[in-house]
Amino acid sequence: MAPLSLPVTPTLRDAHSGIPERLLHKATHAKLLIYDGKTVSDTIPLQRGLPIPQGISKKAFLSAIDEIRDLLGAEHVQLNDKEIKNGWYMESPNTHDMMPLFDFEEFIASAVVYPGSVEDVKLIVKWANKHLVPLFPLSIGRNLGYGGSAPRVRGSVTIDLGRRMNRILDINADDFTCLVEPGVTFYALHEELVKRGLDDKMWIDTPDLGGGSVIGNTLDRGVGYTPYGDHWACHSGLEVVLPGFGEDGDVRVIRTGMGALGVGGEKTWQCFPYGFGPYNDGIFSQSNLGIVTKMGMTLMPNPGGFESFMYTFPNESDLAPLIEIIRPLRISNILENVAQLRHGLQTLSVKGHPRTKYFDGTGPMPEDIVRNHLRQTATGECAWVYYGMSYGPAHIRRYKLEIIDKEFHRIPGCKRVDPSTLPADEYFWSRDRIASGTPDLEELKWVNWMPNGSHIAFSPVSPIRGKDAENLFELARKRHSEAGIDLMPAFCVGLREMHLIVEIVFDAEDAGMKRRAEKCLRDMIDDAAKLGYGEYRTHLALMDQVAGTYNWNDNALMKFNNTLKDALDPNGILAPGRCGIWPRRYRNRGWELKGGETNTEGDGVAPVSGNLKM
Ligand code: EUG
Repeated sequence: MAPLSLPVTPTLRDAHSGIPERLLHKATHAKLLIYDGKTVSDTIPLQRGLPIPQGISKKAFLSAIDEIRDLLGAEHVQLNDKEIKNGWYMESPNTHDMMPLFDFEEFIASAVVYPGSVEDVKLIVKWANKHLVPLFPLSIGRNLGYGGSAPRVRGSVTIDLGRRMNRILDINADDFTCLVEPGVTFYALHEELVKRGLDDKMWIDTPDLGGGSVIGNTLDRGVGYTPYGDHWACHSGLEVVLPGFGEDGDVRVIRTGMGALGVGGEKTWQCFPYGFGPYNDGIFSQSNLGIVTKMGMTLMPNPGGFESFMYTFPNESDLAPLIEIIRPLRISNILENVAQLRHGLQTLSVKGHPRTKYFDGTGPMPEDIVRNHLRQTATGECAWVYYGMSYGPAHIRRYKLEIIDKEFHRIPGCKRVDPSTLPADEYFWSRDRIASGTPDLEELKWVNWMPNGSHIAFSPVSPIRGKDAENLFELARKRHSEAGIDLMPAFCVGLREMHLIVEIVFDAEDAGMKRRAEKCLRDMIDDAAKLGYGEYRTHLALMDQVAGTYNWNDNALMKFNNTLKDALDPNGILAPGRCGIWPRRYRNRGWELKGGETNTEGDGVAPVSGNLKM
């Protein structure tokens, strides 16, 4: 399907969402591999026409669109009424999920608006309250594996915050902090440190792929791989536009933490996250209670040296004893970063070739075939690979690395792979860059495992215990076998917990495989819940199910979230259904997705009653 030459990937010079020049060659290559695996055109005409949200007539909607065009400027409003365009990671759409479990026209926006300022965001929120139009804010829209840029409610108006609000407002080289707008990506922030000559002094913490928004990823509680890997824990200060009308008929903007001070708040806004009184930031993370327009983030001082290491372990059954070894080392900070313990199959798939290169049968790829192919790679034959980094000057690193080496070798057959034997294009060096604050693009390559490669993650959290790792690995193995899907687990070890990330890679054009993938995901969520594991984050289609597992004490937490939702967003206009939180007007109308549906909508929305005044 790939044409001989593809359009050049936009760089950061061309677009806020672009690739750094230094990675352009990788983008060109990655794009070629992805387009090679596409069997259908990127352009899909809309069969069902303009997706009007429920609760508003077409006439009223179009007249509301005219009004927002007048308010923002017609060039900042885009109606989604003709066709959608898919793309790839670096040129991703902002109107729908390009890795859909359902038909493309289910999780889809009716229009996209592009605010240029906080004032514009306020105008949009007022407009939405007046016309009762659901909004879905996004920063960059690269939440791939969890729904991408798609709204949960069909026909929502997407607020693309990033296109025009993408300034790095401050980099404070004395305090090691920064203040950013939604459209700042990890790539852009890193390039700015380089441009200012600060990259040797301070590091950012980046996820596996650097194209996401720093704000978007942090609000979704994403993870990176330096010692600052818990992004939410490292932020300090939010500016938030609230969805509801206050008594005075105005949309409110708040600054949290020290930013709330009437005078001089910016002095300590990025240094001390809490301020005075209740700490509110949490209700704006994985939520639908506000639109974050600014966020402070801490930067990590260069530790004075770093050194990646990689160990392989021969047997799948090594998992439990290895995790037991990892826990005390991680908690005591001998293992210093959010490292990854990956299954061997992912080491194979990240080379970027389709699965058919290795195996053309059906069902999960047999283990001996995986092992045979791994034997021919620099990693060698193994079941698990641990990628970690040690920080600080050489003598400090040596102390820690010797302990790690001794402990890991308690697993029979453990091998340390000497980095000096690894070629420059080996995946190891990508982990090395990421764990030292330089964003990369390598991780994308395993999407090529399937044609029209798409992915959705199952992401349960557990203690760092052998038994828990084994439980989760076993349930994932069982459900993948039933579904006939390859299992590619990676454990990301935090300080006292680990996130297991199982990315299901599927062919977006294979309806049968999509149903099997959905069933596999839903079964894993249920199985995990029965054993006491919950997901840290999930795809739009799975949010109701995951929210339903956090049901302690007669769903007390959801009742509390609903109370907040009704108080702060009485008209229910902001991201209805996000993380399973439905506004009052949508409740008990069948909007929740339980599995097996082909339609993502419920039966209408309630009118705004007298006490839901504007
Ligand atoms: C990854 C990690 C995640 C996540 C999705 C993907 C990496 C895959 C730690 O969180 O949510 C290799």
